[in-house]
Formats: sequence, structure tokens, C-alpha cells
Amino acid sequence: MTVSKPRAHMTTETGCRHLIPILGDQLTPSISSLRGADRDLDRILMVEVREEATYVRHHKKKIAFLFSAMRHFAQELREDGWQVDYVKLDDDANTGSFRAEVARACAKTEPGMVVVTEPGEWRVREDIASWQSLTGVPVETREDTRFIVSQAGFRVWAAGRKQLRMEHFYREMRLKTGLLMDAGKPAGGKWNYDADNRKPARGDLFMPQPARWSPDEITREVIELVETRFADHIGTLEPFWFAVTRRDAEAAFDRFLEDALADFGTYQDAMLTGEKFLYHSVISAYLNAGLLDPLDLCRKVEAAWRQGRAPLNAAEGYIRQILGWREYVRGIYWLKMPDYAASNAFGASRQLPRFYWTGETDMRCLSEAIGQTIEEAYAHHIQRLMVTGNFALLAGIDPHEVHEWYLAVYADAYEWVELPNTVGMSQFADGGLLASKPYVSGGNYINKMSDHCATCSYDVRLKTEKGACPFNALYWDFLDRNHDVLKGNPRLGQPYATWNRMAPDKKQAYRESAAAFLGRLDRNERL
Ligand code: FAD
Ligand code: DLZ
Ligand code: SF4
Repeated sequence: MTVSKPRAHMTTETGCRHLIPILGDQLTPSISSLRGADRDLDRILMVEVREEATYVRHHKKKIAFLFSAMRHFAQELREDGWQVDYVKLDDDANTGSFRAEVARACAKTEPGMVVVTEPGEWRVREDIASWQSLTGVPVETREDTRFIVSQAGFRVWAAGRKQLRMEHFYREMRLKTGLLMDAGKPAGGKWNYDADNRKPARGDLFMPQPARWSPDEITREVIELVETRFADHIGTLEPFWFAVTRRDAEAAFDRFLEDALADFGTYQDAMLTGEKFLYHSVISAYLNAGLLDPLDLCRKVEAAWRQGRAPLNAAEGYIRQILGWREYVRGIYWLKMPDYAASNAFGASRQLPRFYWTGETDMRCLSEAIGQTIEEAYAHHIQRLMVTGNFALLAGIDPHEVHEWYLAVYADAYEWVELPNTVGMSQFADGGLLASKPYVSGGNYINKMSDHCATCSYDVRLKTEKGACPFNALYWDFLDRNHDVLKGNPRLGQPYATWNRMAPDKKQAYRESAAAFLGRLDRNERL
């Protein structure tokens, strides 16, 4: 165990008052576990544990980002006078799990109490629940106050409601925070400006780029460690340009405000070959690790609009993502776990295709989305929802496999935010608790929102013929095969009416085309 003592403290190696474990996504100086803590009497514990990096095999860049951000945070805490025990992954004594490391630290420092902020995953909550009996030391778990609504607050909102729709929740959050409100009314007269958003983008637009940083010595050491110890995990480590400190994460957000916010709404759903970020903010990894504060971001965006630096459709669209979606999915997660993780409304059981790990497919939209995921541990929302998610849903992939993939490959992925997005929004595996209809489409939607089809080996205009875009037949086959689950959904009335009007031989051609494609998928043929 590495112990740094920048100044004389009253505690010795034994007999500290509180042991305060800070988890990898709790890199916030105002974290609730530090409330009332004493630099002299208490000790902070931070550990790089193999179990956390491998319970799903996280992307190399995600592990490197988190370990580097953890090491920088520990350094800042020490500079601020805290006693921090930081256990590196390759420390000889590191046992590789949270509970064993907490037990080891308790044996060493004999705290009167362990104080921890609640974690973001059910799995870790269970782990923490075992600490007291394991160590004999009382454990106080505190609420994570970094969210705008508490778990209890969300339960109150949800109680007695038939439907838990994000839009209703979002309006209450606007009222609660006063964000984009004028004299009790939504700014500009409407709650939601989505109708002005979601245009396709052209390649000749000015494309802002997220702020990039060169790795410092700490990050370089971590990159080397990850390359050696997690060589078989997905992803490339270089170039590594993520911010790993609060200061740089804030600068990255300021850059987004300057360069990209104004067009965020308009091009929110666009996809362009070779353009990985478009007008997105690319800050979710920083925000979810605790380097940024959600309410602070929303206030800065509102200020940009009020100062005339961004239009209302952009500011409202952006604030809705954080104040609405992000808070809402967290509420759903804690409301519905642990059963939510096993949701599978369609009984889908197909294995995740191998190309999700390699990007090796002739379907251009998928190779682009997966390729950039491998390089950057990042894809924007519409790539996740309407390309990789859409394909998995249409192809009947087991939602649990889909969930584990998203959790592993994105630098921003923690179960509280990833699971409802995947199981609920993207795979409709919760039967419509979160989304009012499945997000499925044929090739037309992808063709409208991107330039991928122009360079694809498949032809988006063909329906069932040789070389036809696979999304086309898969779409109708999905609706047909899942008719029993979906028939009562009012938002699917139109596509089902079209399907019902279709000539029997055309329907059969769709079914056969989809079956042939899925057969090739099951035989692991290149697609
Ligand atoms: P921007 O497009 O710039 O949006 C700004 C911020 O809004 C994001 O940083 C994020 O904090 C928040 N946000 C936007 N949409 C959502 C949403 N649906 N749920 C929660 N927050 C949202 N987001 C994660 O943070 N972690 C995940 O593990 C994750 N998994 C996802 C899995 C699937 C299948 C889908 C469809 C979406 C998932 N999302 C997840 C939501 C969204 O795709 C990402 O938040 C976004 O792409 C991050 O990029 P950005 O910072 O450039 O976001
Ligand atoms: C994601 C992650 C990884 C890869 N590694 C660590 C780690 O070594 N130490 C740590 O404290 N946290 C890590 N994390 C984040 C935890 O998984 C996260 O705190 C839980 O998922 C709870 O949200
Ligand atoms: Fe994707 Fe189909 Fe377009 Fe190819 S043709 S890029 S598979 S939507």
C-alpha cells in the first residue's frame, strides 16, 4: 500500500477515526463521504482493482482514463492535506477486489467506522453490504448528492403513475430547478424544441473537435500498465487525449460551449463517415466519473443562450439530455433493479455477433459506429441507438449480451446509466416501461440521417433482392415475429397497417430474406 504524508497528521498507521473509500466514479471533492471529514483524523482509500476492470472486459481506454483520473484525484486530495492510501493495480499486496481491499485497510488502520458514498451499480451496493460483517467495522453509506434528484425524490415522482415518461419528469425538473423558465413558464413558450432539431449534416460544415490533451507522466504510466495487464480487452489506447482532471474536463466543456453548442440541436441525430463527434459535447465520461457537475453544466448552457451565444433549440435540447434523460434513467435504474437487468420482453436469445468486437462487417453504418468505438471508446447517441442498438434489436440478440457490450465498450458506461438506455430505450426489453415504442428502422432512416449508405456494399434501395440492405427485411421480420408483444402499441399502428396491406408474396420475401441473413449471422459468415 502506498501511503503519502504531505504533512504531520494525528493518525498513525493504526487507529484512524473513519476510513473513507472513494470509488473510481466518485472523483468529486464535495463527495458526500467527505462531508464532515477531518484531514487529521480520517483516511481516504482508493484502489485500482482487477475485479472492477474485468467483471465485464472494459475497453482499454476506459480503464486508462479512470485509473489516470483516480491517480490525479488522489494527488489533488493529498495536495489539499488529506491522508490518502492509494493502491495501484500492480502493488504486490493488492487483492483485486473492493471488499478484500477494504478488509485489508481496516485490519491495517483500525478505523472506528467506514464511511462511503453509495455506488452507481447494484453489484457494488451488494458488495458494500458485506463489508460490515466482513470487517467487524460499522459502515455508513451516504446518499450520492451529485444528482439533481435523489432516489427517494424519483420514487415520489413515480409513485402511483401509470406511465413513467421522461417528458413529464423533465418538466417537473425544469420547474424544480428553474432552468429555462421565465416567470413560471417555459422559456420561449414551449417545453421541448425537438421539432427544430435532428437535421442531417453535410460534409462541408465546420466540424468542431473536442479539446484534446497530451498524456502526462501519470497517464503514460497508466497506459503502459493497461497495455500489459489488459492486453486482450477491446480497444486501442493510442492516441489517448482524454482530460483526466477536473480543470481539463471543465476546459473541454467550455470549448464545447464556444464551438459546438449552437449547432448541437440541429445536428443531434446526424451521422457522417469519418466524423466521430459532430456537434456533441463528448463529456459523458468526465461527468459520470465526477469530474463535472450536471447542474453546473446546465446553468452554463442556459447562460450561453441568455447571452445570445446559442439558440433556444440547442440550449433546451442539451439541457434536456442532462436534466431530463440522465436523471430519469438513473431514477428508473434504482426503482427497478435488480429485476430490470433480466428483462427480455421479446425472449431474444441470439448471440451478439462477433463483428461487434472487431468492426469487421460490410455494413458501413455498423463498421463506422463500431470502428470508432474501438478507437475512441465513444460513439454518439444516435449511433448507439439507431445503428448498433437498432441492429441488435432487429436481429433478436439476447439483451443481456447487448447490455454487457455497451457496458464494456464506452468510456462513460456505468450500469446505472447504461442499463436503462440499453435494456429499456434501445432494446425495448422492458416491454415499454421506458420507451413508448421500439426504436427500430429499416435502412431508410440511416440513409436519411447519414452518408453511410452511399459507400456501403449493400444497397439501401433494394428490399429483398441480392445485395439489399439487411435492415430492410429485418425491420419487417421484427414486426412480424413480435406481433404478439407489439400489436396493442398505438405508435405502431401505421407500420402494422402497412404490413397488413402488403401482398402475401412480398411478406414472404421479407421473411425469407431476413431468415437467410440471420442464418449467415448464426454461421458466423462475414456480413
Ligand atoms: P451529448 O450528445 O453531447 O449529450 C450531453 C450529455 O447528455 C451527455 O454527456 C450525457 O451526460 C447526457 N445524455 C444524453 N443522452 C442521454 C441518455 N439517453 N441517458 C443519459 N444521459 C444522456 N450515456 C452514458 O453516459 N453512459 C452510458 O453507458 C450510456 N449508454 C448508452 C447505451 C445506449 C444503447 C444508448 C442508446 C445510449 C447510451 N447513453 C449512455 C446515452 C448517450 O448515448 C450518451 O450519454 C452520449 O452519447 C454521450 O456523448 P456526449 O457526451 O457527446 O453527449
Ligand atoms: C469502472 C471501474 C474500473 C474499470 N476500475 C475501477 C477501479 O479499479 N477502482 C474503482 O474504485 N472503481 C473502478 N471502476 C468504477 C467502479 O466500477 C464504479 O465505482 C462502480 O461501477 C460503481 O458505480
Ligand atoms: Fe447500413 Fe443498409 Fe445503409 Fe449499408 S445500406 S450503410 S447496411 S443502412
